[in-house]
Amino acid sequence: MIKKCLGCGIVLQDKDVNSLGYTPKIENDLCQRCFKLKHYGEKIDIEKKQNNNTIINKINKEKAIVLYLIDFLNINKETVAFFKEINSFKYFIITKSDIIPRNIKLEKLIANIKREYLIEEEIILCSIYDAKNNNKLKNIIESNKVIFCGITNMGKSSLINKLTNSDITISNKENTTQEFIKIKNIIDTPGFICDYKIMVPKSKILPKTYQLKSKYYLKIDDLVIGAESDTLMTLYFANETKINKRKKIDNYKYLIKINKNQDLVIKGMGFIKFSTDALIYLNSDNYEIRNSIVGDSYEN
Ligand SMILES: Nc1nc2c(ncn2[C@@H]2O[C@H](COP(=O)(O)OP(=O)(O)OP(=O)(O)O)[C@@H](O)[C@H]2O)c(=O)[nH]1
Ligand SMILES: [Mg+2]
Repeated sequence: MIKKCLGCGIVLQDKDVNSLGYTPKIENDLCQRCFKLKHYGEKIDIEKKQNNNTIINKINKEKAIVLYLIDFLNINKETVAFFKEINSFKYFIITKSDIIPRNIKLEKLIANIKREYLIEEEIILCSIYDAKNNNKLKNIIESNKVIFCGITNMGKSSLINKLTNSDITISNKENTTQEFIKIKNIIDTPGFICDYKIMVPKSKILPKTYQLKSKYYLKIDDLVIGAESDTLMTLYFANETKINKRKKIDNYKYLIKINKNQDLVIKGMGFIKFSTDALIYLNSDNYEIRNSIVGDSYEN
């Protein structure tokens, strides 16, 4: 009989320690990978390679209401494209709403996202730490077959655990859920994989405003950003992100033109809202420019 890991959905086996789904004893509920993730926060490398198209095709075949989860920092064209590939009736769920800075007006944020990304579906905010905000979700789930999906690390499994009192493995490492997992009328799915690292913020984001002088640049983790002339900008990144102010080196090319009230989105990390027009240098092409989704709602 086929037995599946309760933590990640992979088929369990006790024969080959170097293959997927290994557990020393087939009576166990968890594979070794989930056991180590749960108890030691350690991830072993033997894991299923996910294919985004396969996951989307499977979601589209399920004939369930789709709850597409994405957090405030990871809304960009690429992640919205996953949402748009889903054919079923669907909701756009901004998860981890507890990380959204206090000053941001939520109605305005939702309106800006709808306008910027041409989203007609309903947008709902939720967080595992704020039960009262989950009422709308609870109503949808109570009377429908639903499927949770989204890029890795958005908190799909955490939210399902919260709403159904289950014990699916969760972690801040990528690719935690391995297979589709059914719990009554609810389906969890493996996250879509992106070709950049997804930061997992631990607490409410504190936006940081910088006056970037033309002789200086900022180092944000491994990202370097410099501006041709004095530029005022506000950073929306996880609070753990290392930000260092440095003197400029001379041979930068200022290539990207950004207007006042636009965001420079750094995929997987967050975004920078510009309060002045700017011509900037960036040492990465992992970015997008958009009209600011925090608009004029954040006052410096
Ligand atoms: N601040 C905050 N963190 C959350 C919330 N929900 C989940 N997390 C954290 O986000 C990380 C990822 O959670 P998971 O539930 O494993 O995410 P997932 O979307 O199932 O990830 P995959 O299975 O890899 O696709 C964990 O570190 C969680 O603690 C939330 O509402 N707020
Ligand atoms: Mg998961």
